[in-house]
Amino acid sequence: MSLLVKGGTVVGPTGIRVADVLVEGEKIVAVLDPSFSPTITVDEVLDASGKYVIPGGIDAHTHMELPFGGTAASDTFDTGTRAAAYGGTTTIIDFAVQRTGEVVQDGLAAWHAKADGECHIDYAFHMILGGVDADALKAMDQLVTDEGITSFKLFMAYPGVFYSDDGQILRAMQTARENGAMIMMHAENGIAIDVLVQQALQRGETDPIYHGITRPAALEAEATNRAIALAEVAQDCPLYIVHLSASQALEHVAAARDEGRNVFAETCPQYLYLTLEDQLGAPGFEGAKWVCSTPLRSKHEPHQRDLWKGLRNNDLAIVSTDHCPFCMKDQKELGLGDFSKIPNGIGGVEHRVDLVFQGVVDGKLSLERWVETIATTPARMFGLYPRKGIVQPGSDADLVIYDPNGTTRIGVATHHMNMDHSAYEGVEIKGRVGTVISRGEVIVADGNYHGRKGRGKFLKRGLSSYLM
Ligand code: DUC
Ligand code: ZN
Ligand code: ZN
Repeated sequence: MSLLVKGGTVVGPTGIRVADVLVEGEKIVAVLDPSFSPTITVDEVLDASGKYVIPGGIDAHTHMELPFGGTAASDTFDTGTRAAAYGGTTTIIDFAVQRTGEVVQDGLAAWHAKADGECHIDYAFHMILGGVDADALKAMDQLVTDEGITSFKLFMAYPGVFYSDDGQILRAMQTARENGAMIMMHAENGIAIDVLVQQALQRGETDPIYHGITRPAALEAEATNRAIALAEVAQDCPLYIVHLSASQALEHVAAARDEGRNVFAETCPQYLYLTLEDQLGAPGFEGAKWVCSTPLRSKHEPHQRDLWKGLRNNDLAIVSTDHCPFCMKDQKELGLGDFSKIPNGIGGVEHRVDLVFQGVVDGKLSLERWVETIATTPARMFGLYPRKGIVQPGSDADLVIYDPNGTTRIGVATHHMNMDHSAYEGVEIKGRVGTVISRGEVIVADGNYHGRKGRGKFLKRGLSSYLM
């Protein structure tokens, strides 16, 4: 099967040009000046004139079916990857989990069992280490060598659940420095946060907004700084701060990067658009929809301005979603009368490509940085490049034809995620995902779905391209 995506404006990390993209089977075989294409015979031609042609989005941070907060994230690998496809994402990297006391490889096997035969798009795994001990350290080597898992997430938050102490973190970083893996860090001081949470509850402060108030920016900044220091002690182990939300944390990342350190960070759309006051502080229990960690930050502080700036200057390398959806009914409701029992998470895997494009429309980001932050850099950061993340010969034919003149209206009535609400209800984006191609197959066209469950392949990943 051959396909010609014709007349589009191909956007890559280093530039923009009108070109035709020739696909044979699952691969891109040529990116051609349009004057060459008339001589080529293909099975199908897709007209992309007036549209952008970009590499399929890579969401490097999702939690399908994650057991968390007394329930489980409401998207399965089936529903979540289908929704991702609708939104122009053709690869996810989900987090397999080693629970405390569990053998790492058993946790990984459980994640394979959840995802195998269910995914609509390609997928890979990071590994959450919930119990760093001698066996887990050995397992890190085995996962890097044999399983294509080259990044490990540790938590400075959630004592008693996923939490690692500084000694455990240092050991995991030393192991990663040796085997080339990336340490991903949930950087919030969970011990201090737990004190603030108990004090708030004792004062009768039980509404969702107190979730944010008890997780102050200073405790994200402190943990970020501590993680950076520990990584320095571990011979500059590669460190990636996940879901960075606060200006003060970004300052630590920027300072480390200015020193030439192997320090990277991502942010998420919720931190670029939503706020403590307007969403988490919504009347009654409504704010529960936006309980996530790190929390939404105050609109009276310059977090969003600084995050966009960080995306422009590469102190923030990637926009991921931290997609971790919970319905209000029976899930978020677990925290009625006690914000600390609200399952933490926001769903957004379907909207990341559009929400970051809105930054282009608003003049906050260039087209090239749009593509870099949603596709190219995730591929490079997590060992998928050049198979994924770029429109060039030899790469997988994962493509999105994006209409800058279209409109996307986000809401529960039209989204495909398994959620009974939308974190972005009523938001209108100037721009629209048109056609989505995954390994040469059109899986979405004009809002209609042509993919199928089970077609997504597990991707073994290599080491980060940014490794020094
Ligand atoms: N934060 C969330 O909001 N949900 C899942 C895990 C996390 O760290
Ligand atoms: Zn986290
Ligand atoms: Zn997460």
